[in-house]
Amino acid sequence: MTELSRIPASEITPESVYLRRRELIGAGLATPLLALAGCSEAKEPVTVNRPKDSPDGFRTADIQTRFEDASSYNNFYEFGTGKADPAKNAHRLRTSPWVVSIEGEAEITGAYHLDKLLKGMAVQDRIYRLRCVEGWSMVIPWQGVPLAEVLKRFKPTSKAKYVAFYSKADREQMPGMAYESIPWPYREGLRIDEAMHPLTLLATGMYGKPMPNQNGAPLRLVVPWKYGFKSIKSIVRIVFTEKMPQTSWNMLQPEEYGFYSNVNPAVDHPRWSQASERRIAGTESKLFAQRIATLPFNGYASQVASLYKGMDLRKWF
Ligand SMILES: Nc1nc2c(c(=O)[nH]1)N[C@H]1C(S)=C(S)[C@@H](COP(=O)(O)O)O[C@H]1N2
Ligand SMILES: [Mo]
Repeated sequence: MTELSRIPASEITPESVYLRRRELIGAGLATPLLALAGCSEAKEPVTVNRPKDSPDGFRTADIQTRFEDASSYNNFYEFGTGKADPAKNAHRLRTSPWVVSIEGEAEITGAYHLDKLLKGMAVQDRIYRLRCVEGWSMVIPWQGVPLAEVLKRFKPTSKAKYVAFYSKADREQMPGMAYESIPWPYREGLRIDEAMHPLTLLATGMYGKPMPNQNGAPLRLVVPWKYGFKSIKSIVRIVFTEKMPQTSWNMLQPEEYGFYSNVNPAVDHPRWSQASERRIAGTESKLFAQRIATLPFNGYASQVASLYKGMDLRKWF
């Protein structure tokens, strides 16, 4: 089963188009699943005159997504695969007490209460674009601490080449886990230099409020130059590893989701283009939001492109 096949088409295409498409599908004429991604009827992407981000990338001046949209249109499969499911179901998640286990190639390891893990760290404000591989994006003001500051406390050894992350997996609190939609626990990974990059944020809140459960309370990653699925929610385990860790989406569909998953308009998903995105921001409707051109590394190339020097990013997608 694929990510795309679980998006109700009614949610992403006008009803009439949707119904007509079903006729076509019935007649065996349907093109590509591509159509379901909302790409086929999409107008040419609008070239927007983009406002300038801060040089460090910590703040974008792009129009922000409304809190109501950012907290009601989510991907958090542990609470269901529909975009509205997490907001409906995530109140079942108990976020306190919260313990994070730090393991693997580091001098210091162990289980830590969240407040101890983050003790003495100043929470920073970041305004990041977040682009889902499905082709929509948001602009969200986050609060959190740089992941690097947390990781350094544990003194990773020279064998720590990667960092693996695991989400909470509790079937009693997470009704979406009744389905094997993706391999549980949800897992993700970064190369150590990606994990240590100043843009990589361990977020504890957004819009100046504690993180809503549906957005990954109490602790989630935000990696703004990668597709949204790398930004793993409700983290309970962080492991320093020597080998490249497994990631849930790659385990499910290796041809479609690679380990790196850098936003790249030049590398299409096998079933749809990645050249543009539907920007959910301001007061525009979610379903008919403006389609804008996608930028390499989601617009963070000047900060992160050097991490991938010499790598063929079509191979390492
Ligand atoms: N544990 C967990 N983390 C997850 C997901 C998930 O299903 N489970 N979905 C990912 C995907 S596909 C995206 S696009 C982002 C969405 O983050 P948001 O809902 O806060 O916008 O979360 C990512 N983190
Ligand atoms: Mo996503």
